[in-house]
Amino acid sequence: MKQYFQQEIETASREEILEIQNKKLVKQVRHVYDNVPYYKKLMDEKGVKPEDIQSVEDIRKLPFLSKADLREAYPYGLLGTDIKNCVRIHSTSGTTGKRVVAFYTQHDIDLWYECCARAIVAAGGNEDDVVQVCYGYGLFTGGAGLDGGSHKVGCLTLPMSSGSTDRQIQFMMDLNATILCCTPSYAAYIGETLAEKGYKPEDNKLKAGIFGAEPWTEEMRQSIQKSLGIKAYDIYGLTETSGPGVAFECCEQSGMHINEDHFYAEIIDPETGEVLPEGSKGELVFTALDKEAFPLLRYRTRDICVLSRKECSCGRTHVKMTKPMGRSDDMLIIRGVNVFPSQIETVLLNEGYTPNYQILVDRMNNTDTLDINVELAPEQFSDKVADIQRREKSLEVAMRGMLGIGPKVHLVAPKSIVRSEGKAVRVIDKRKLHD
Ligand code: DLL
Repeated sequence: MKQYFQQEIETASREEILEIQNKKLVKQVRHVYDNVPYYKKLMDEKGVKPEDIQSVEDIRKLPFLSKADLREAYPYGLLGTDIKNCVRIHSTSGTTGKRVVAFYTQHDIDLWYECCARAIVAAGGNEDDVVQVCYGYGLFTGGAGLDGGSHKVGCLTLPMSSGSTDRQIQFMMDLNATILCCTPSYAAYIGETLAEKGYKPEDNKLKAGIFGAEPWTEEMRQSIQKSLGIKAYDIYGLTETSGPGVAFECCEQSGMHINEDHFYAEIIDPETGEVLPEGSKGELVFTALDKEAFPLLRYRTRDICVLSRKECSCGRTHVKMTKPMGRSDDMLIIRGVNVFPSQIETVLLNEGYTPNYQILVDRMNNTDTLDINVELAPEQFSDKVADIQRREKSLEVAMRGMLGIGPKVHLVAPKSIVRSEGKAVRVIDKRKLHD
């Protein structure tokens, strides 16, 4: 069975990868300087010229780009080519401010789809597979990216888009889908719905799932693997860097290989911007090495993770990133303590609860409050108040151990928390309404 989509590059030696990166970076910096006045200005302000960049060692001399820059330059300010060379746009689902609009030439689309094809093959995909894509199609990159990757591999592609869960299940069962692509929260919902319809995990033909676009924990992976009877692989990416496929998991299921021939990754201290040594936890920064239309250099993702060059048993040599814990701006600061929603998910699943929860943050009498609504599975439901209260208390103790602060836990009835078909909305921070 095919193990790699592009073996030569996916297993290239460190020296070979560095050589490719150095060559591409020198060319890309020149391309951006000559074609993107917005970034040329940033470079001029920093006193950096394209000839100062001779290898990836020099990348630190370049200025960062942030989401604020993308907003300021909206819509065409970071375009690296004549608009007539572009064949596609995609956009973030941002709910506040201006959306990010990313442009693609045909070359950009091809390399993006190749990255997604690498992810599908790493999850065990080949031309015999039936790939059910239930990421949203449209401006969101999830549907188009996995669809394009699936075509490149030669799989039969079911372009379902998100939603209509009954229809998803009918197609999955009737057309023998073998690989499922969607957000992990939607995969959990599909698993739950299958069980409700009386299907057992072995009744479907699925063997793997490629899940991403939102943070999810190891515990969530175990829960999805069990409910669908599959291996669940993580996939990462963002609109600004093309979409899914910037990094993907292999059979080791322990972190995602970054497609280093296309994206140069750095980890920085989010406060100071200082580049941190390998193994440090910090903000992930990407430089697109060969994108033409939207060639972002040193783009700050705000995703917090760790990079590792530890040898991988799959044979791939590209650096691995850990699951992002969530964006630095998803981090909640509650009574001065940093809280990531993923920590709450870990406790819930470890304690045997469902992945259906909602985090409510508010401020009362100048003190932050943290409430967590946790849905009970039907078999956990009880109408004995004392029993529910005892379980709420015990969960509060477990949460305090993980978070360092004590939340108020409310166990709520089965099916009372809205399910997500795309990216789940886990946090409602009402403090923002008071500010
Ligand atoms: O979510 C692209 C994508 C689609 C990735 C399908 C994977 C699968 P955006 O909507 O621009 O693009 O959101 C990007 O989502 O900066 C992360 O904060 C988060 N994210 C994406 N993948 C993961 C993941 C798509 N595997 C933002 N784990 C990123 C955790 C993720 N967070």
